[in-house]
Amino acid sequence: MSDTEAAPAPANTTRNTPTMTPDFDKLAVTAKELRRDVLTMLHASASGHPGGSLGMTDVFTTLYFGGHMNVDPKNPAWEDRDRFVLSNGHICPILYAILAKLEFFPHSELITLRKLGSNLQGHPDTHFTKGVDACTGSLGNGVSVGLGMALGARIAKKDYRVYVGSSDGESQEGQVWEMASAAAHYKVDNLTVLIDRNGIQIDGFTKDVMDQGDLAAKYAAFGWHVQEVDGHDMKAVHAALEKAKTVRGQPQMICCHTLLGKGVSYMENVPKWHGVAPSDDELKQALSELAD
Ligand SMILES: Cc1ncc(C[n+]2csc(CCOP(=O)(O)OP(=O)(O)O)c2C)c(N)n1
Repeated sequence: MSDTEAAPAPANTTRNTPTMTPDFDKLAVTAKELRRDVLTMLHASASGHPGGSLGMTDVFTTLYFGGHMNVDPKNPAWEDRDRFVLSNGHICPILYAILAKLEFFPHSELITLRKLGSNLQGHPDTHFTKGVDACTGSLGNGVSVGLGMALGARIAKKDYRVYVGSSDGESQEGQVWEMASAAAHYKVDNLTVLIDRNGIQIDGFTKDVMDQGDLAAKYAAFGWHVQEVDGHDMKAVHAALEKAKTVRGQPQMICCHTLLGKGVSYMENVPKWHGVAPSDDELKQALSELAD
């Protein structure tokens, strides 16, 4: 037996404890605020990726503000914290907006996104940004980093959970499937992968570029526990995260069906908005659509 197989995950630990039901109205208000922040940051930097950031806002809002992520902004390197690896690192504007709201760093820093000397790089970097758990951006790598962290918890006899953000475009990377087979083999049940299944990637619709077929069925065939949710239904996302915590002996994948650019009428499901910042007029319209 290898080291990783020798020490089974601890049972009945805090990471298995059910989370209190969140106030979903409050979460919806937070999600709107985060979407406004994302657009304002991107406009200020005149570059970046709005589509996936807005599309995954409801999922990540539920994860961080729905009581699932056990983190401490005053102690970002706390050894027992839950980890979050954004493997589709280009959608970091939403992660930065969340970390600022949690006060890992001042909210005023958000508009320095992608500027020279900024702590907010174009892709997540642990060396610059408090609350970021892994350097990502090269698609395919972060999922494996997340698996390594989850196995690390087992070896260190820690009971933290690891959440990984991934996407359908990223699923075209072979490394994703090496991670998927290893995680199932080692029965890594403190690992939950959240896939942004918006059907769009950098060059257009995923079905035209390289069809990913039934991603949920593929992960299931690899031995994962799989759920499919509407990624804009925060109650459903919360329930799926809760369910994932109860799974033993299997990694979990939650396939989040989302709309690229969700919340901004002219961006929704339009591939161009994968990686273009809004102009002055476009920002104005977007913020008015997202007003409280
Ligand atoms: C290894 C690697 N190859 C290419 C890229 C360039 N790239 C950045 S985002 C992206 C598309 C990813 O697809 P997806 O995450 O589904 O896009 P979204 O849903 O955010 O529009 C690509 C190919 C990269 N970051 N890493």
